[in-house]
Amino acid sequence: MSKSKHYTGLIERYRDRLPVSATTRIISLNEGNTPLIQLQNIPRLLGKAVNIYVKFEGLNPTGSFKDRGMTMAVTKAVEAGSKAIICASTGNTSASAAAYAARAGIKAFVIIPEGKIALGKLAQTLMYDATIIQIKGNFDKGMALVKEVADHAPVTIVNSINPFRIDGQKTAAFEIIDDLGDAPDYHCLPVGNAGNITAYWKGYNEYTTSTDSHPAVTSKRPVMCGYQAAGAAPFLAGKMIDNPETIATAIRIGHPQSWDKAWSAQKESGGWFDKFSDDEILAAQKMLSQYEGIFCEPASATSLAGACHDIRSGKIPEGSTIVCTLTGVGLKDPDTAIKQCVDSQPLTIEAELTAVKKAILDTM
Ligand code: AN7
Repeated sequence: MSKSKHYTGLIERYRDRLPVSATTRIISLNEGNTPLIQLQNIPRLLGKAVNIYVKFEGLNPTGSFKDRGMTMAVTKAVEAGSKAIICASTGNTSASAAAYAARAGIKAFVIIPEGKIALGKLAQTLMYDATIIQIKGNFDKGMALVKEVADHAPVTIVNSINPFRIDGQKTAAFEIIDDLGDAPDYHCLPVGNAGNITAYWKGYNEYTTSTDSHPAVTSKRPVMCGYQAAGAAPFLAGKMIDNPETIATAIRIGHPQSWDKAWSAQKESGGWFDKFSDDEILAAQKMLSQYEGIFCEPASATSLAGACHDIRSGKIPEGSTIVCTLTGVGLKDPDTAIKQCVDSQPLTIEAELTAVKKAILDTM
């Protein structure tokens, strides 16, 4: 009798490269295994012969890449006997932490900046029944508080300063190499706390390293390109900044937690950082939706804004294979999407055939 195979999540898939044992209880929502989609129309619009792929991490169970790290962090927290997790968040980490805590049957506390997280993320976190603590301050202030309170209360921090988060997230690089057959030439990412760029760089490096248990999968590593929002760009300033501002609220971060590791990734890979205005980020988000049918949240589009800019300028040469990570799904932030489409609001007409026919013919 044939036994059907079910995808059971990234820990099972990459178990031998992750810090779990045969008896570890895995807390999973079947995260990972996200599609790597080749763009068909945007390279033509750019007029450049490049292969651009997007790694659509918005198709994870809670709609963002955070689930990769959270399955590991919560699995390890539960293994260590923890009954509660805590994070500071610009929204996606809180949604993911809340979901995995629900799955594990433990408590989640999330600290969020009041009024500065996207609607979808708030809705999710409420539904997963986390305890939400809104602060009158930004993410960086919340992160500082989380680090302090963890010394005073029995809670495990599941921000990306938790090394298990990085281990889970590195599996995205494994999937890309497994899908493409090799590493891309360039890998473009939005950068906030810089946990994700750190994780990808770790994953790419592990696939080039041979150990007792693994031969090297490839000898190639990509150039790592980290892109920030202009109003929240500490890597461009060369120092932490205190009042980050951007419409891409996910990356409204001035004190990145993985500062040194992100600089190492940039230097070791021969990569660079750059920054883009909110208008440029939103234009990339709209372009991807309009010309490819792929709807990501604003922060995620920063990777594409950067890639397109560097392809146009020739910094990324023709003939290159480029992967852009789309970190979160567009439905996370319906407000920003609707606001930027003011010029294409729905037509409102009478419910009759002639009116519908006229509406169609007028628009063609
Ligand atoms: C969609 O949820 O920091 O550079 O608290 O949600 O690894 O921080 C979110 C970050 C990019 C930046 N894109 O990743 C949080 C949080 C989206 C994000 C980032 C985030 P890192």
